[in-house]
Amino acid sequence: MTRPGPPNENLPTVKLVVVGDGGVGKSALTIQFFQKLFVTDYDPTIEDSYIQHTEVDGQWCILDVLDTAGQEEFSAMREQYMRKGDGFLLVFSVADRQSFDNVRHFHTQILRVKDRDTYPMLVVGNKVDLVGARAVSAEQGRALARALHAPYLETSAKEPPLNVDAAFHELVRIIRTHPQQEVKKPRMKCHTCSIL
Ligand SMILES: Nc1nc2c(ncn2[C@@H]2O[C@H](COP(=O)(O)OP(=O)(O)OP(=O)(O)O)[C@@H](O)[C@H]2O)c(=O)[nH]1
Ligand SMILES: [Mg+2]
Repeated sequence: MTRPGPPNENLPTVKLVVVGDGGVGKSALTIQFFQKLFVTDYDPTIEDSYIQHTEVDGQWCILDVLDTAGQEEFSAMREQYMRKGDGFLLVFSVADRQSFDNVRHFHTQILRVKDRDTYPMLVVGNKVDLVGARAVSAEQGRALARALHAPYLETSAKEPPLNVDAAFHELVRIIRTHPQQEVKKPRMKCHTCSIL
């Protein structure tokens, strides 16, 4: 059976942002998802953007993915791209403990920039093919995700890829089901200007 292509009417655009420490595999995951190939070289990203029509659970959308810089020297750009995202892949490498610990910092910064208590996010433990080099167990990954109220997936961008499409598709699902108008954190009332 041939599958129908994307419909021509205006499709919703879903903006995903891939964040995490340098070298954890953000670009490798993104390129594996869009181009179905594994990049073995490490070429630190400044910022790359990818767009394609994607079908998730029978619904088409325009998927606009921003692959960001993990290297500390580019961290000044973070707030700007965090403002744009509809959802975030919080990526760490299961072979790099520091990258796991830093997931919390990305999570905190996103909630602060968005001024929300919750936001669509998926915690991703990448490089699970490096079995002997594991520094973070699946249970530790799950526990962190639970604490951040986000789902958890383990991936490998290397051939044969594991859970790469699943990670991007799952984040689209999370965005679709996340309430748009959620209640914000209670703020102090300003008595002089009566603004909440
Ligand atoms: N074995 C293995 N290596 C991976 C995997 N994902 C990425 N790599 C390798 O890890 C290195 C860094 O990957 P990148 O995707 O460039 O890392 P990044 O997170 O984009 O790094 P920045 O752009 O600096 O933030 C490269 O040599 C990749 O080939 C994976 O799932 N398994
Ligand atoms: Mg990169």
